[in-house]
Amino acid sequence: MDYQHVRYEVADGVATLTLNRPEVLNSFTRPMSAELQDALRRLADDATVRAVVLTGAGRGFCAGQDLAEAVPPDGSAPPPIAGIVRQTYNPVVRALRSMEKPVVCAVNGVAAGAGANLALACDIVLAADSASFVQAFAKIGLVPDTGGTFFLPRVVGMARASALMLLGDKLTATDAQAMGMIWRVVPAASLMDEARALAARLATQPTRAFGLIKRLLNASLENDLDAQLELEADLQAEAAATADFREGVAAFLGKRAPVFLGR
Ligand code: T3D
Repeated sequence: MDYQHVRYEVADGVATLTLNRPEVLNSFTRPMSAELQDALRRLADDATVRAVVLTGAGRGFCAGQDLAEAVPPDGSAPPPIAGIVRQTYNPVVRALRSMEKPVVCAVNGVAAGAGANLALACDIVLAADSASFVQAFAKIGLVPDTGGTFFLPRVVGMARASALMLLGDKLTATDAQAMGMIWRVVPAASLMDEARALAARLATQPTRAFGLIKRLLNASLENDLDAQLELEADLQAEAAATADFREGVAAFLGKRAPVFLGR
């Protein structure tokens, strides 16, 4: 598939995906989502890619659904929304969570609606100090989607999630960090350098173990303690069977730096 609305770059084991409709703050259309889904599938299958950066072109990260597409300006009937959500947003969230390699989200500007919740589905979120997060849905009479009602209460607690979703106020990146919604705020000018450095570091680490850690964290959102302990035992066996585990132990005992190959 050729990409028009997403930039796809790979270098040194790190893929950078850039949402690329800057004139409308990278708001989502169905074609952009189809490209993003295709790109995420490619990355999941490409063993040479060991970390991913997701960001936006221009001054915004992603302003959620393109509202011109959602409600056709010619007054014609909008397409059935449930199907759009299932085809446009749900597969992207599932692809991010099931991808067995780390995804760093570099939030370069405003993240609104589905754009805010897209960031929540990534593994490590860095944000420019100029970035902001808006649960914009209720402001236009919609409910949050793209996994927001699943992730947000879990990361910031029910009280904050309720206020953010009901009020729809813009949250600065600094406040988002303070409430544990994102990993770190960095100066806007150094966001991409920081994100690429973080991804480059992750790309030299034991990728198989990272994939298993993601599986455990996904399961921890729903499992009880007994089920989680059992899963930890099972996945520890998988991790211990990797070449990277043997290398990690050999390097430790040999008092040298490990060289992990992601196998
Ligand atoms: O319907 C379904 O398919 C269901 C799925 C829903 C998922 C959702 O995401 S619903 C939520 C949709 N998003 C929004 O409601 C956010 C709308 N945008 C805003 O509230 C503001 O633009 C921002 C707070 C994000 C940023 O404000 P600001 O002042 O920095 O920028 P701006 O001037 O409003 O926007 C810049 C341009 O982008 C502007 O175009 P123009 O005037 O320069 O030609 C604006 O119209 C355009 N733009 C921004 N967001 C969207 C958009 N165009 C289409 N859709 C957008 N979501």
